[in-house]
Amino acid sequence: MSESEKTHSGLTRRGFLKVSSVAAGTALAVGGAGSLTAAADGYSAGRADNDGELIFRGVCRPNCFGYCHLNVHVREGNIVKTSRAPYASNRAYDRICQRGLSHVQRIYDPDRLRYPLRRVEGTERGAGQWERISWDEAAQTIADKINECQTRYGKQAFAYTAGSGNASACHSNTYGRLWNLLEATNIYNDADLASLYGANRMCGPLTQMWDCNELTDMINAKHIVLIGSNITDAQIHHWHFVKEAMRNGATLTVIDPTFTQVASKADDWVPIRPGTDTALYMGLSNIFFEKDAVDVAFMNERTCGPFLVHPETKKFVRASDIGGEPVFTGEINPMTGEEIVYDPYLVVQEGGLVAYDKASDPQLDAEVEYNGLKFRTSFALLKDEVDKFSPDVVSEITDIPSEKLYQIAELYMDGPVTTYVGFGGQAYMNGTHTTHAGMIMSALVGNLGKPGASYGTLWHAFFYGNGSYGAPLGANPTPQIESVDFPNILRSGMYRGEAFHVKMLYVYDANPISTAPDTNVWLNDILPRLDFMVVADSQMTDTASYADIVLPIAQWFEVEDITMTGSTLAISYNEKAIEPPYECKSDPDIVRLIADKLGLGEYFELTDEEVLADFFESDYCRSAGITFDKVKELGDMRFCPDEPHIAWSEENPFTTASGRFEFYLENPTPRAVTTKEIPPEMYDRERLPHWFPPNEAWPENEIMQKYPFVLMSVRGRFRVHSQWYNVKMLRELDPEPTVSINPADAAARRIADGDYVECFNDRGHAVAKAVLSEGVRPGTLVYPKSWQRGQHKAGSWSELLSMEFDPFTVNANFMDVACDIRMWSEGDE
Ligand SMILES: Nc1nc2c(c(=O)[nH]1)N[C@H]1C(S)=C(S)[C@@H](COP(=O)(O)OP(=O)(O)OC[C@H]3O[C@@H](n4cnc5c(=O)[nH]c(N)nc54)[C@H](O)[C@@H]3O)O[C@H]1N2
Ligand SMILES: Nc1nc2c(c(=O)[nH]1)N[C@H]1C(S)=C(S)[C@@H](COP(=O)(O)OP(=O)(O)OC[C@H]3O[C@@H](n4cnc5c(=O)[nH]c(N)nc54)[C@H](O)[C@@H]3O)O[C@H]1N2
Ligand code: SF4
Ligand SMILES: [Mo]
Repeated sequence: MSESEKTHSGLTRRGFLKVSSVAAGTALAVGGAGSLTAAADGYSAGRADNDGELIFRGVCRPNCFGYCHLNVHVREGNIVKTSRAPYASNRAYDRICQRGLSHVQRIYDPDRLRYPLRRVEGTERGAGQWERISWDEAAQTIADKINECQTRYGKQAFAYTAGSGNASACHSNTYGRLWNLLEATNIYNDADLASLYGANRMCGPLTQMWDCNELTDMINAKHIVLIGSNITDAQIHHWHFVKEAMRNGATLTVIDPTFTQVASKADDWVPIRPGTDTALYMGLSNIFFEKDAVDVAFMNERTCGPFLVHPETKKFVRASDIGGEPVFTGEINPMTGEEIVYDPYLVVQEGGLVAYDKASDPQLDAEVEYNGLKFRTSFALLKDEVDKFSPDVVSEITDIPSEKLYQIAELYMDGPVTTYVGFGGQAYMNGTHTTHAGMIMSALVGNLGKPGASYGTLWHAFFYGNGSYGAPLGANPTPQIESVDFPNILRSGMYRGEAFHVKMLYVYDANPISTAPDTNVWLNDILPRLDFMVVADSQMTDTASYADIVLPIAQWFEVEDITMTGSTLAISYNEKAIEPPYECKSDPDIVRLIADKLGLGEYFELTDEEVLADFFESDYCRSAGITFDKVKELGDMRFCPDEPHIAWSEENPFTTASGRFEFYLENPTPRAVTTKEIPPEMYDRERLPHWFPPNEAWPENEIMQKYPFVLMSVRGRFRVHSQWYNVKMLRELDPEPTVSINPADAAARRIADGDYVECFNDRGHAVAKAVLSEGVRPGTLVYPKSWQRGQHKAGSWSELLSMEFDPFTVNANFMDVACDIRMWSEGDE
């Protein structure tokens, strides 16, 4: 490809105009392109077509799962506009939203960080006193601090944490390489994990982060159920798939405590009590049993349903349990290196025990006696659990009338049904069980593994590149500790029975002081225990403002990279459109500088291009014909072989030992090791789904006597987490933090629409403007998440959230929060 083709992305001005006018129709109405372009320097409206304008291919990548392709319009070295660009692999993924349209104001934000900054000596962290330093001094100081803390306290004492900022091949692997060489500790961001862990532990290792049918398959659904998902705000780029399916005749049911915007577009909105999705799923399953609607063939052939469970070991009964000899198959498990033996699971057929792969007609709901032991099928054990959740019991827990439960069950018995699941229900202490129960509910009536039949949120990562650059010392020499357990480890100075200190933290792609639970623990417990904190970001975020050194990064369109995640099942090429402004530097260049000062420069001699080329040196890429050159030329390449991707179809089997959906867990394994002891009975709790009350958000919990509201967040329509927080045109539409309250609750507290109110609990408080809304469930409060602290009149939302976690799941429970609300006036503290 010639240099000019490369930079112009092959788009003619006329082609571009056509594309952008379609884009304007699909994005939310946020003002015309004129107001956007006017924001950038060096552009004046009415110039001749294409006069000096270069168009580069950008990939928007804030982790909204969209990874939209954008045309990045450049005039005289300035980005003047962003507009929608096509996906080469599938035009269904062409889209842009109000954030994508407003990049210019984010890039040229007058408050964008310009130079490396150091906290002025003698001033408090967070006091806002900074001095400009050179890159050389910044890198030298950071290297010295790393050396100092590792020499004194051990390698693990230097830690890093990353979040939603930018998952790209060169970016992430270059950081990974340095962390790997330093054997640094990873403070792992514990968001969204109840869903991912809940699904993967039943579906098998090495499955995608969250696998389900591709969005383009939604058109095949007869019914769509959106649960715990605020799709018109949180996945606006997926909304058109729902709309198209509806036009094709699909019904839409929204199950959410709040009457969300998408609920207003649905055929039916089912309000549910927060933290009770598991009970709902168990209740629907109960009705399937009552109606004899179970898809016996699916349960028999694709799930562990007919497998017998040993009453003592709690594992599946295998031939060796009744005296059979395991036979070596001649194969070795590539993951574990163990010999693979043939020791088949046993099922019941005509009252006798038969190897599962020899049984033509196994009994699903069965029990047999053997040597005085009672073997029961995992299906029978599941049924016992489900039996406890009659529609009446479930109605009591979920606050959904029984008749409504029957109506929802009717939808599922009239499939195919796509259950599009957001992250609302899983963000409670009982969250893993929502996914556990939900997938089982879908499976029971065969709503998995077929066109139109799906459960989950599509969230794939490209795991198939060559990762060796990012791990020169081999996989994981570095310890991982969980962010919700971080304060416990810091306080005790112990981890896994050994002394373990963390003294220095490098933060990139993340803003935990704004987005992680319990800000006051961060401010008063975590930060004071750290000798040094470095933050690499483009803005003075909440987290950056508490750093000792702040590094100004190059933003997405100022670097060349390949993005690797999202819901479009493609890897995408992001061209470098402009040079980083001011003294901003790309993260890989920052790493190179620091590595140099650490004497590790020899490990970082590859250029960005070479790092990217190396990424494609994998067997998968070779066999799939995915090359760096092709991705560059096309803009993107699909990495998923089937299209539309149907999760758990016969071609995409479960990766469990049996190749089946193992809804009964033989070996429940905690997601992560933490400082918390796991009581033995918890292992049994995890084998099958159970509903148990959330940590706080349950009316009978003592804390709710003191703090009677459940505080739930939604995704801000104008931000992704805290990103875009300072974009002028978006702030015009959404100027300040708000909290929605039911008018009856407001009246009881004499709160009027527009009043400033304080939400508070023992952990902290946040002040926001009250919005009275009949759409908010009485007893709940709803706020758009992730403003920066300074944007609140006082406090901030994350102050109210708890770091308490379930020791099995180890997830941050963003919705499991009790609080109260009262009037607030200026001058109150
Ligand atoms: N604009 C924007 N988009 C984003 C993001 C962003 O910050 N901004 N973040 C991205 C990320 S990282 C993620 S993980 C996704 C999250 O995507 P979603 O989970 O769809 O986003 P939320 O807005 O948190 O929506 C959660 C919904 O769950 C509801 N809910 C709360 N509790 C319960 C419950 O117990 N049961 C049920 N059924 N519903 C409940 C809430 O009312 C809310 O409507 O969004 C991604 N997209
Ligand atoms: N109340 C409440 N809080 C929540 C949630 C909730 O539901 N409710 N949801 C949680 C969820 S699901 C998630 S995923 C987390 C997300 O939590 P975070 O990942 O902390 O959220 P972001 O605000 O997106 O922070 C990303 C930061 O990276 C920076 N960044 C962007 N690109 C780059 C880059 O190329 N290099 C560097 N160095 N930095 C870059 C951005 O400017 C931004 O400051 O929030 C969680 N917080
Ligand atoms: S913020 Fe998300 S939906 Fe909007 S343009 Fe960027 S990637 Fe697309
Ligand atoms: Mo997330």
